[in-house]
Amino acid sequence: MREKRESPILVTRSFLPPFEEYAEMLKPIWDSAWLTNMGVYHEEFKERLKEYFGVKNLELFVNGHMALELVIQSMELDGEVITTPFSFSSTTHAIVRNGLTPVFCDINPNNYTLDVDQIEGLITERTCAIVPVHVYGNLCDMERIQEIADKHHLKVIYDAAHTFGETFEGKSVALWGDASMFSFHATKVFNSIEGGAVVFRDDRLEKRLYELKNFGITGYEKVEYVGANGKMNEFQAAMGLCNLPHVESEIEKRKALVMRYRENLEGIRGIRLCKEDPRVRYNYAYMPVVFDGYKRDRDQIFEDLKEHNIMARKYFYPCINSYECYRDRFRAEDTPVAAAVSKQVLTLPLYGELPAEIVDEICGIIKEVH
Ligand code: T4K
Repeated sequence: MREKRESPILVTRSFLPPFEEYAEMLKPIWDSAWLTNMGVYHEEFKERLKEYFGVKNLELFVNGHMALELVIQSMELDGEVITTPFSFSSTTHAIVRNGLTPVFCDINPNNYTLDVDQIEGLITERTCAIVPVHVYGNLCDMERIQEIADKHHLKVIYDAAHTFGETFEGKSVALWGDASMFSFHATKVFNSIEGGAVVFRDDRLEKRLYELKNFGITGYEKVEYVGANGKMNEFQAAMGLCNLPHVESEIEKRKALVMRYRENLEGIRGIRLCKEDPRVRYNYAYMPVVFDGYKRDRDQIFEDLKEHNIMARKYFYPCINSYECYRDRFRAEDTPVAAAVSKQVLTLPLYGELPAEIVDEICGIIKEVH
């Protein structure tokens, strides 16, 4: 019998820079009393991120959700948007809050992103865009999605919330689609406390996004758009600037832990791990494990871990098309793979400072014979 640990192991733990590094960044904020509304750090962070992604166009936001909602708004879309039900609530909410109609496409069972073979069958004359999600940092089939979008004249807006730091064939994932949204939430590989950014292709969106995150104000006495307050403040930007130089080592530490999970869990009947694509440089944002025909089901494993004070999470259960707020309009049965995976998947604890022995312990609990 294992001892129950005193303090819980949570699914993740925010990366924080050395305290002095952040404290030092605060002094100029105090001296200037400029706390938000596109301050000095905001502008510096924006430039540093453009360099990091290797892109020309990037806008910062108070969080990833506002970034997604406002970039969709900036494109003045109308009609239906093809998206995945296997994601965090934010993806679909951003579509619906723009007055658009989500059309759920099922996911593929290999990396849980959109099943590209099903997209064209869902396109109607009302379809205006595709909002795919690189879920867990697993990249969508971006080449196929772009082909389909080009053929049908659709916009592609990636929810790349989980994908900071990832590359495809040596180039940033941010270069794909019309736009990509990155989340810098506290639970992400890279955080600015809360925060987000949009990388976009069309130069004309630069001005529009800036205005939309500032209430739609376009001049001193002029408000042209129904915008929102999506501005990133100086404390967030300072955290982002502090954390950026540490992100590579955070990813390396996570990678080592994911390898350790793999050594423990690979090849076990009924346990499915995502296969890595050699063209992708991953950021190891999450550690999803699918229990499909294993001796205990997902919910039992979840409870067993909880018994030991290990708090895995059921990201992403339930599927968005079975949420209370969407249930009347959609049926989870229409996306059977997503429905099944959402009932089988558990994301295990993962963060740079997680001791490797705890990974072994977690895997030991999973493999225990009852
Ligand atoms: N699209 C996708 C695909 C997303 O996954 C998300 C967000 C978005 C869009 C929207 O981006 P943001 O607007 O959030 O930038 C969390 C996050 O709040 C959310 O950002 C994230 N996805 C989602 C998958 O997970 P919760 O409700 O599960 O978080 P919570 O508070 O339970 O935290 C999880 C664990 O993280 C805790 O057990 C401990 C650790 N933690 C948490 C916080 C808040 C820390 O160590 N420090 C912290 O400050 O939603």
